Amino acid sequence: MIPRADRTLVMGIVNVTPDSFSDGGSWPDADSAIAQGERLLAEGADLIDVGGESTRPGAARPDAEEELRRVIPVIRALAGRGAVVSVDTMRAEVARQAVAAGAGIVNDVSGGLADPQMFAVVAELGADYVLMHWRAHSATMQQADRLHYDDVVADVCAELSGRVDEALAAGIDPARLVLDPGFGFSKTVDHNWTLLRGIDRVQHLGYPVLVGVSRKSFLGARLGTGGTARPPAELDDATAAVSAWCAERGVWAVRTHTVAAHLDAARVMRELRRADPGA
Ligand code: PMM
Repeated sequence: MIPRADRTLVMGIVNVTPDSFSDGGSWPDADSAIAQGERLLAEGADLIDVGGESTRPGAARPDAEEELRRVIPVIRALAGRGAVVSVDTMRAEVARQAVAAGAGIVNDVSGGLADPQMFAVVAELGADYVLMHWRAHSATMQQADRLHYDDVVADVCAELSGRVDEALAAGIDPARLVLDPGFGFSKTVDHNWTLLRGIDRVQHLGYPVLVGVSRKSFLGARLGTGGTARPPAELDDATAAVSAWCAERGVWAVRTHTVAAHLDAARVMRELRRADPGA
């Protein structure tokens, strides 16, 4: 069942890729990726998300064999140490092998759209499933025709609802579903900020919500000075501010490259949301 706590959970990111948006190439092999996972766990991560395919705009896809080669040893090692692991994949076969290696959660940024087998396989495996809002693969997701919304929050909610209906029809247990509005995926800078402001409307769909904004360029676009965007490596404090916003609203989990500050944000918000014994 979906891990739960009395605060927002922190999902630490381990991208075993040469080309991810902000940490590509940092952990290119299994040993360095496992060590990074262990560092995030030592910082207090509740969950570890292991991915072998970069989803940065314009990225080319590895084949399934290469993706498996990247993620399976890392998942096996971290799950073997008792971590709750999610696999960040759009492929049903990778999901299947990742769950066999110890992953409990399938994090599918395509919401089942990239692989027609995904929903059926997740239902069969009985895994938890993160269903993200997605319109197209990275190569084309930021093209103008993918960026049209009449009302970004309403349209993302409607598109997510349509995918939820399909997921449930395929037999996925509703108690195992998490929704994610997909920050940075077929969205402009303004769309991303509007979605964050309206995150409670995504929560009103009735499922736990995961928010993944860590180091994303829409943050840097508003925090730069003199017309230059702030680079991803300098966005961890801004990401922690978003984690506080999410925790205050009772978001299920935040997906982040570092852990300690986000965990503290979640703990502070838990404290502030308590009934006040001093009042
Ligand atoms: N973003 C990225 C990759 N996987 N998964 C979920 N559920 N939500 C996200 O927002 C998300 C994701 C891309 O970011 P990265 O390259 O920094 O990992």
